[in-house]
Amino acid sequence: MSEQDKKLNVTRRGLMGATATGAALAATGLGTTLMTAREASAAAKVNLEPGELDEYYGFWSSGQTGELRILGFPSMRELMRVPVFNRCSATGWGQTNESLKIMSDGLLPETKDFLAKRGMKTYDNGDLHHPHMSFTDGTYDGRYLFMNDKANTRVARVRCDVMKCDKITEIPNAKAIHGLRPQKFPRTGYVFANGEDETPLVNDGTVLDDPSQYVNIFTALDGDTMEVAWQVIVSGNLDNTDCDYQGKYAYSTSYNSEMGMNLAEMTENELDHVVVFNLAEIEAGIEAGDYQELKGVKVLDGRKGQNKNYTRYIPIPNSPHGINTAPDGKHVCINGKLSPTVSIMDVTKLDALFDSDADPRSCIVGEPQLGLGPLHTAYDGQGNAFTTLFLDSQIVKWNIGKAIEAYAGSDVDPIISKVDVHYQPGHNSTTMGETKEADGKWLISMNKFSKDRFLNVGPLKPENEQLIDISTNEMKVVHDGPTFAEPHDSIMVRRDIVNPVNIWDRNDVTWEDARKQAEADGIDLEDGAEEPIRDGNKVRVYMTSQAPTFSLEKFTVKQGDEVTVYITNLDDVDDVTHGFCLGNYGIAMEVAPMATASVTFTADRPGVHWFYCQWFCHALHMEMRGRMLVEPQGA
Ligand code: CUK
Ligand code: CUA
Repeated sequence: MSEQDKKLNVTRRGLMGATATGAALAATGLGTTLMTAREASAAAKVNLEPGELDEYYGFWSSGQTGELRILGFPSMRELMRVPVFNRCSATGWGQTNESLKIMSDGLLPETKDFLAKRGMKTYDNGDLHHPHMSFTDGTYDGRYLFMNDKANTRVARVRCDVMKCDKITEIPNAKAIHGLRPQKFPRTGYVFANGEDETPLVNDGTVLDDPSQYVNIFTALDGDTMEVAWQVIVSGNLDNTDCDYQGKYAYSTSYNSEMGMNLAEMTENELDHVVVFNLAEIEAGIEAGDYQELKGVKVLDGRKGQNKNYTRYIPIPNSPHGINTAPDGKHVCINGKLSPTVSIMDVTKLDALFDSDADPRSCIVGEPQLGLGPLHTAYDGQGNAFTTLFLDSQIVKWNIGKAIEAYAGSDVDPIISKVDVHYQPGHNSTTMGETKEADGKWLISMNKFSKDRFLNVGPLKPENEQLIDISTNEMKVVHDGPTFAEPHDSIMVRRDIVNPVNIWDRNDVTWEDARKQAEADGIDLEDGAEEPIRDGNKVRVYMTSQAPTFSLEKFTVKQGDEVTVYITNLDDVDDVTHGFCLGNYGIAMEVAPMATASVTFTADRPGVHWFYCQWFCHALHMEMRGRMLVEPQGA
């Protein structure tokens, strides 16, 4: 057992002690004292001692900020920001050659052309809603995190060993990837990604304002290669998605079954639907050649009325939003949004829908009325569900079994308790709650408005993420946490599942191109070069860094040269990251221990330009600098 684990164990014992005290007090009838004891115990769990480590990793989306965030739980301390779809000033993400390759390689040719005309290699923005970890056998496996970009129709992957994005794939044919989930069983496998906005299938301007010819697309990627495996055309739009624990089905909500183009049209129907995707049938359809190939992807037709076994449409009231599979591997909650209900779908009844002409609603086994604006549901692994009520500003805890009994006619009340949150929750998530290992300890309510909960910082307010102790029936808000624009979803993962490295492996694939170029130049990245390598007007500068020096105190280039600076950090010490910041050239990047990073720019400003290490690394960090001498043109 590590020192940290010992510490945590001690803490757990301390907590159990506190609970025991509470129980003893309750036995003596001192109810109010019990509350205090419980509050104190919850507070003790949240307020870690200095140096104490959290029990869970939280992986947070950041919406329109475009990055992934890592938090610790239950302290709710923000630990790291991982740039994904955004540009990052600190790390050079979106500027280094290594990151630009990751950000641009997976774009469609037409997008590359479109961006090149604007002098860009990739988009600068993204809208990241749904981060989810890869699964093996129904629980997280610590390999990857997958996430969507609603703004520019992409799916990204983050490697959990180094916590850096390594692949971004633009999804062809679809528009606005929103809902995203990895396959839970047998493993990921597929990553399912929903298109939210409907457009003509071939969106080249031939069809414009004729919504009858618009379609929506459901996409499955291969999580190992990040290539699109197949797509299915559906009726209605798609919002959120999830899949089963059996590896047979995926399913998506549609809030606009009407295919309406404005608010009135989109909310016209009392019933919208969930689309169920039959994975085996889809794979058989591909095998049988029942698809059209569009932009290199096999696209099957799963629209209503096609009489194909790829999809089924289950009517659901009204504009359903979140869809969440319970850890029991059987039930799926579909959150009604405009309807105060959550519809419970039984996945064991889905086979029948594909085998016969069964009523598509026959898989719905419960539909409790929970309150106004149900958006998302999380689980404790003990048969209970927690649903956010956006309009009521509450979380409702309810029992799935009782809701099913009530639907069958018994008069039991499935609602256990409600707690006020501040204000207007969207997603909520529980510790390990979207796996079969849901442990029922903590819930996060991700609230869209914070209003008066924090010091006023002007018209733009942070959001408010509230930590709720769900270890007893009476839910208790124990912490408010402000977040910048604009997390939607999160997962909380037991820390033993996530094991990042401290130092990069020199053989990492990230700087493969740099390694190849160095080899071609007859240079070892780990040695650097004493002089820049000139190749026409292309100049390559190979440097190493070791606190507190760069291997070159200066290098000389000519005005107009295209300069590539490669830095290899030889410090193989935890946390000794260096940086390279080139003053008045707008260049800055991170070089973590044993990593190589490179950046390419045109040396179009003559004169003396200092570069410096912008990551505080040593007592002589200020001295870690050097000069780029740019000879004026014609000199
Ligand atoms: S969506 Cu934002 S609150 Cu994009 Cu998961 Cu429901
Ligand atoms: Cu190296 Cu600061």
